[in-house]
Amino acid sequence: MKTRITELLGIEYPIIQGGMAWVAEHNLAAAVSNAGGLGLIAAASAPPEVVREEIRKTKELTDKPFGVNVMLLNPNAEEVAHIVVEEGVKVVTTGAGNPGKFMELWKENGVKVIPVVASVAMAKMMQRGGADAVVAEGMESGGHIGSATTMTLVPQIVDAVSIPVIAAGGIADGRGFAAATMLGAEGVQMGTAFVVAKESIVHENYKQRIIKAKDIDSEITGMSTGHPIRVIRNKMTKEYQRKEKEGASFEELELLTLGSLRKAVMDGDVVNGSVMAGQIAGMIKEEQTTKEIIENVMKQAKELLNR
Ligand code: TUI
Repeated sequence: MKTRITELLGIEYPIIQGGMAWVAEHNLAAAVSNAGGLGLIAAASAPPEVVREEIRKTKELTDKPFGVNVMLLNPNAEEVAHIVVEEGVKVVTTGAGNPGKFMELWKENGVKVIPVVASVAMAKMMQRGGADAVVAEGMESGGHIGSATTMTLVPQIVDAVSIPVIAAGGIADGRGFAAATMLGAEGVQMGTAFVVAKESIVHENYKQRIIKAKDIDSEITGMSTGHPIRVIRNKMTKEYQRKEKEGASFEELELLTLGSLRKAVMDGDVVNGSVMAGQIAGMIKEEQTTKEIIENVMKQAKELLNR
């Protein structure tokens, strides 16, 4: 399937992987790229030199294009922005902010820039700033989210910009892909589906928590702090809600969610840790290879779109 996204990125299928903190490392990124999508390394809050190492390890595992996701709330984002250029990475996606101040650096160096946005205003601003495409991320997504749903956000962004739009949030099979296409998207970004991939290094408990999740197991923490984060309900989210009601400080609340993502992903503490996942977790029922995930999505989508 050819779209402006496959052309822009030189990939076989218009599927990109979410830039998930702690999860999107070299094994997963290389697997997604080798399967014909666009794999991504999440710089998240990692020390910049660790990001450089991750880029180098990915290059050892794949000759295909891959990208780096730069999380803009990271105080080290500027250093990461330069490392991406130094290491010759071809694609950057950005999250949780406005990448405007890095746009010139990246464009001058031939890096394709695809900001993740959660509003029409941000999408238009990114187009004006020279973005090559945008990811329109609905609030069905895991992690840090905006307030519009994928169903409402994608067509409004498609109408507002002329650059290609990649849909994200709630997509994990061919039906989601086909629906995104109907909304005008030229590709999809998937996160939660890849968290449970065989090549994903997340703790087995984390994968099982997603596989066991029901449709209504998703919660948003951080509405009151201005950093809404979608996670799967557990002891941590209950504790969070209790502290929020008691008027706990911003720092105390942030520590509960963000500080404990590592605990869930690496140590497998899915009770006290922060199990970030999208609302589509309820539909994900088994661990598959990235190749199986991508090929199943494309096969089902093609059947639906050719009906
Ligand atoms: O970024 C994400 N998802 C994430 S980032 C993350 S780690 C984190 N660390 C500290 C605080 C918060 C999160 C976990 N999950 N998705 C992309 C995304 N970007 N969703 C929403 C946005 C966004 C929000 C506001 C993009 C731009 C924006 O504009 C704000 C501005 O500066 O105008």
